[in-house]
Parts: sequence; C-alpha cells; structure tokens
Amino acid sequence: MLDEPLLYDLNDSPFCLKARICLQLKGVVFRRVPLTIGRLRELRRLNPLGKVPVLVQDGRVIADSSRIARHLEEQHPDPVLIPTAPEARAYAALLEEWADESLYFIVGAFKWLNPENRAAALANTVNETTPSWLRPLVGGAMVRNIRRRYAAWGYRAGALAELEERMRENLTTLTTLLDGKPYLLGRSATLADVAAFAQLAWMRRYAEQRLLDEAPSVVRWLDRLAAAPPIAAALSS
Ligand SMILES: N[C@@H](CCC(=O)N[C@@H](CS)C(=O)NCC(=O)O)C(=O)O
Repeated sequence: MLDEPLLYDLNDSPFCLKARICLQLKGVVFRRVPLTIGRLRELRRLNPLGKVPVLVQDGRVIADSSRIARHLEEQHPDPVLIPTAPEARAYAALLEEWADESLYFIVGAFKWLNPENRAAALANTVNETTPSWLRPLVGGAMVRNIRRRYAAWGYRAGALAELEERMRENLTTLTTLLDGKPYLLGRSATLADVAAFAQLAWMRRYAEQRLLDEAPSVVRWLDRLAAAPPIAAALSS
C-alpha cells in the first residue's frame, strides 16, 4: 500500500499555502505535519535548507513549492495548472517567479517590519511552532533575526512607505493583467494565479490588506479564487 503523502508546513507561510492549494486542486489526500521547533531536526534531514513546504510521498522527498507543483502536475495532469502551450507556460513560470520572489519579499517586510503587525506576526508564526513557555524567547529571537536579514538588504521600518508604493505598482500590474479575463492567463486558473494568490492572501492577514482597497478587480479575483472549494479547503487547513 502506498503511504499517505505528508506535507511539512506552516500555517502562516505563503509557500505552504501554495503547496496546499496545488494538492487540493489535484485532489490529493494528504496529511499536514505542522512545523514545530521539536521537528526542526527532522525537517533539516528532509530539506537541508530547513524550509517548508516539504512533501514526502511514496518515499520521495520534494522540497520547495515550485518543485511540489511540478511534481503534482506530472502525477496528476488533470486539472491542468501548468499550461502545456510553450508561450503560456513561459508566462505562467514568469508570474510564479515574480510572486514567489518580489511579492514575497514585500509582504514579508510588511509582516516583520511594520510595528502595527508585530503582535499578529508573532502569534501567527510562534503559536503554531513553539510551546507557550518558550514563545517569548523564540519570538524575540525570530523577530531580531528576520529584521537583521532585512537590514542587511537595506530595509528597515523606514522603507515601508517605499515598499507600499512597490506593492501598489504590483497591484496595478495585476489589474492590467486581469482586464477582460477572470484569471491571469485567461479562462482558467493556473499556477500563476495560485502563486500570486498565496502571497496576497498572506498580505490580507496584515495591516497592509488596506492596499487592496485601491485595486477592486484584484479583490474580485482573490475572492473568486478563495470561493473555489479546493482553495477554501487549503485556506482553512
Ligand atoms: N522557494 C521556497 C521558499 C520556502 C520558504 O522560504 N519557506 C519559509 C516559510 S514562508 C521558511 O521555511 N522559512 C524558514 C527559514 O528560512 O528558516 C518555496 O517555494 O518553497
């Protein structure tokens, strides 16, 4: 008998949400293994980068949301999430990369650098991973580490206004792409929609969700995706 696929994941991770959406859209029954600090060593054995999501299926270990999406596409070609036509496939790959890199960087900065988000950021990350008695210690160290990482790239709280402006530009780009069509590449949702959706669904948990008020067609697209039962299931798991 084949083993039930396991997904090592975190609730407040856009990449884990992206992987859960792909699994749900492909109809794969899986079990979440929530990342806790007690499982860090186990995770590093599976993925030396120590990052989630990681899918373990039939003895194979697949780390990284993009690899998981491609693995699932191979195993379950229907419904199609990665277009087969070369040009559409290339656009989907570019949009996925843009969402995973640019949008992730900006939303991560909102989450960790904006003092308004501090309590929610800690609760969303630390409560799932850490026993209550260790939370103050782990939370403090996590905030310092992540802020140090952003500072090394030149971003502190003072850069938030500039990052908000970049997010507004990205939302304008999405508005343009969605003009006259329900999904980014046309009539059906692809991995491009899933990747961008995952980052913006993450932003919706933080104060910068207000930026979406300026982009009504992006909100309609997010709501359309969120209402699809497999995506609703991924959001609530
Ligand atoms: N490119 C990876 C990115 C994964 C990633 O950055 N995951 C974050 C959570 S959102 C993580 O595990 N961070 C832990 C760490 O960096 O130590 C993917 O698409 O899966």
